[in-house]
Amino acid sequence: MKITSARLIVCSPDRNFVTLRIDTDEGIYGLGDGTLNGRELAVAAYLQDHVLDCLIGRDPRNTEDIWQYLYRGAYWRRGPVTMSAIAAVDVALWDIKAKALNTPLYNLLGGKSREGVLVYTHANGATVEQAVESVHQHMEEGYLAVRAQCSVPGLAGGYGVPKGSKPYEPAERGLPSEGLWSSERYLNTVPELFEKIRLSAGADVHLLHDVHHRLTPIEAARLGKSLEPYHLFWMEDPCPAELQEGFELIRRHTVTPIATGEVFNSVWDAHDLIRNQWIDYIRTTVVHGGGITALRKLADFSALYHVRTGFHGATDLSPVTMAAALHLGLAIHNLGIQEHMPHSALTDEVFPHHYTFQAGYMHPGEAPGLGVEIDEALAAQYPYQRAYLPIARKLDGTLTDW
Ligand code: GCO
Ligand code: MG
Repeated sequence: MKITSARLIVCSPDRNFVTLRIDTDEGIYGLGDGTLNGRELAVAAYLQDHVLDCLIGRDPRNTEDIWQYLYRGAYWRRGPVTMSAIAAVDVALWDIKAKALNTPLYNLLGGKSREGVLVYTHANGATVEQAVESVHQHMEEGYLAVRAQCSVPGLAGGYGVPKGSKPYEPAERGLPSEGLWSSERYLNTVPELFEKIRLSAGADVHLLHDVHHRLTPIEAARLGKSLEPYHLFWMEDPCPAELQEGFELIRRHTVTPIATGEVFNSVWDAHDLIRNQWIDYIRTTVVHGGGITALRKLADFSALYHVRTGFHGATDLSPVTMAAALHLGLAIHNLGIQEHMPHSALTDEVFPHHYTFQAGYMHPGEAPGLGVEIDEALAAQYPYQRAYLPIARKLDGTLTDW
């Protein structure tokens, strides 16, 4: 089998997506996702200008060799743009390989380790009360795990808080907006939020919270300690993780489980975190972490250290990545949980797919390959629109982590 063409489809059905379609001489094609929120066209240019022509004529079944060719062969390694581009190719190739064998992708990754993939969704509120209500709504929809976020009093909006009546979506069209942040006020609010949720929702529902890289290690340690009575499933991204040993300090003070890694691109970003058991869940995404080939290895390395997966699954990862994560999640032994932030109806229409949600679990479906298509005619009606993630400043104007 030979690759005969590779082309990009860049579209914006409610938000931007960069999709790669690879075709073969046997009529089988595969899809890959290369979406990097707020920097989409950088990945598209990387693929278009430097990668796609190199794929023509290669055997698409050689996923390992082509991965190494793109990683080692470029000389310049890692980084979100490079690794998202590699992931787009890698996932499209796995899609082709599974379709050629007429089997769902999970069968090539180890088969089923479970019947479904436990997922968590997002509860948001402008106030503590609204967030509590939102948790209950999602429990009624069947979710067994819910992430809760609310505004901090005096700081309008904020991470995870929807603007208006639409579901929360971090990217905004136009230039970046700026919001205010105060770690002190945040630290005084979050324990109250989880006290109220736990009291009203009972002991069984899994509760999660995303700190979104905003605290220092000692502040995160305080938060983790103060949340212990509400036994969270995890506290996510308590602080930026470039300094991996910062997590040792958090760990020393709290038994609240820790998840991190949605911005990682390589196992090397998490090497110390994992081998020292400073984290419990690794969140690296198929799209930003170099595809199925890389993520399978990351998951296996993590398993040696009791670290489980909790793959990022926000709306800026396309349905192609969601399907890839579900196939991988069904197959690996050390799945922890999968994030499920449902896409808009329009996004789902552009990317018809076979994955389903039922009673707290998702399943990738039984279609050969990934089980995701793209409606190119519909996609063409929604051209790319520049969009950015917001910027955050402290109350004195200092730029801080959003
Ligand atoms: C999450 C994430 C997202 C990110 C977004 C950035 O846990 O789902 O933190 O909300 O902010 O994916 O592009
Ligand atoms: Mg997050």
